[in-house]
This record gives sequence, C-alpha cells and structure tokens, in this order.
Amino acid sequence: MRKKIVAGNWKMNNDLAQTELLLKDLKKQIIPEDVEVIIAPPFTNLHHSFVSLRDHPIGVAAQNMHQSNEGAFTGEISAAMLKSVGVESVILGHSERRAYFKEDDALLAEKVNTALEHELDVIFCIGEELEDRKKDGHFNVIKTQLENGLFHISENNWKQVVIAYEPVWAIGTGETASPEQVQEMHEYIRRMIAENCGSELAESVSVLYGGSVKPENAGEIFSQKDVDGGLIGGASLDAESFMAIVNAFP
Ligand code: G2H
Repeated sequence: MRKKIVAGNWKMNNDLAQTELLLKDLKKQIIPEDVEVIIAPPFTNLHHSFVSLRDHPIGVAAQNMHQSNEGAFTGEISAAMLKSVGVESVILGHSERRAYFKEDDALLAEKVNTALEHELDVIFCIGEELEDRKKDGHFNVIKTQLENGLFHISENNWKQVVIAYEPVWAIGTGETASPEQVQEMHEYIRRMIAENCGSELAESVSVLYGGSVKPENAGEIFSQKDVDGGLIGGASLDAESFMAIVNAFP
C-alpha cells in the first residue's frame, strides 16, 4: 500500500499573521488517518508552523534548500537549519526553481543527496513545458529529469522520496492535465522507476500530481490508479479548499 499524500506548497505567500490565521483554520479540521498532510510555508514561517502544529498530524516541509552543508552562501538556508526548526521534508526541483533560479538536474542531484544525508524526506518535482508536449517530447523530458536528478540514490534512500509530477503548462494557469494525461504520465514514471530500480520499489513510491488542483477536480485525479495524492499551490492557501482536496480520495 502506497502512502497517500497531500502537500500544500504556499510558495511566496503568507506573512506571519496570515500564517497564524491559516494554521488556526487548519487545526480545526479533522485529518483522515490514511492521508499524510504536509504544508510548505516560506522559510520565515517554518518554525512557527512546526511549533503550532506540534500536537497535530500536519507535517512541515520547506520549499527549497542549499546543497552545501554550511558556508559563505549569502541568503541561503541549509538542510541542518531546516532540521533544527522541526522541518521533516523539502520540496526540490519545483519548476519555478528550475525556471527562475536556473536549477538544473545536476544541482538538484546534489540537493537530493544533501537532503537525504540530513534525513530530510524529499518531494522531487518533475514536469515538462508546453513546447515539449506539443512536439511529443514530454516522456523524454521526464525520463531525463529522473535519470539525472534522482535515479542515482541508493535503494535504501527511496523510502525518503516522493515524486511530484507537475506539467509546467498546468501550474497556476487554471489549466489542468486531464485525468488520462495524468495517469499516462504517472504510469510512465512508475515504469521508469521499475526499469531502473526494480518493480517492487516502483510499486512503493508515492507519485503526486501538481498543477491547478482544486476541490472540483481533485477527486477525479486522485482516483487514477497511479496517482497517490497532490502537490497543491493556490488552493492550499485556503483551509477549506485544501481540506476538500485532502478528503477527495475515492
Ligand atoms: C504547482 C502547484 C503547486 P498550483 O506549482 O506546486 O501550484 O496548484 O497553484 O498550480
């Protein structure tokens, strides 16, 4: 049985006061026992979120981290710093990091290694651009991102890894991949893991979908065979919408 996971990626939203309000709303909700719920607030609100959620089943993730352990990297945050404020996992390779901050597969492979060494779980994001899909290159893009960024890890480390498939053309655009497109790619991702790391392991890895997931479309997406949950952006900023998505599994 694979873990069902819904993670809220707050991106660069919510100051401390807004975070307090959203946490207050989230804590009123009943979290289903079979779904792992995670929020990823900005760095400035990680510790506050961890303390506030201490007796609550919602976990706290970071949206990024630096690949080095420490040093002269002005403006950056290390894995150890995240651990020290109660963070359990980190999102790596989000398409916004890849596009705006030029994070490539080689850098992401380093970040993955550092996170795993520090016992942080990794939500590893992959996804193709619209251009790739138009020219039928989407499977190749995903294959390359997996091979160059993730497939070097040891079998033992896979327990700490979740994959999030987020087609760039469906992010924050209101455009969602159809449930068939999502299932087709998730099945492909699982096949790639099976070919590289064995079928037993492939069956155990949770693969999330991200890209304009809303309460209205979550149920259909989550009922696809190879979809184990979602990475939610915009709709995670409102407790009611986020919880409707958490409760959308069939
Ligand atoms: C994709 C997603 C969360 P949204 O970036 O990672 O955001 O749900 O707003 O498309």
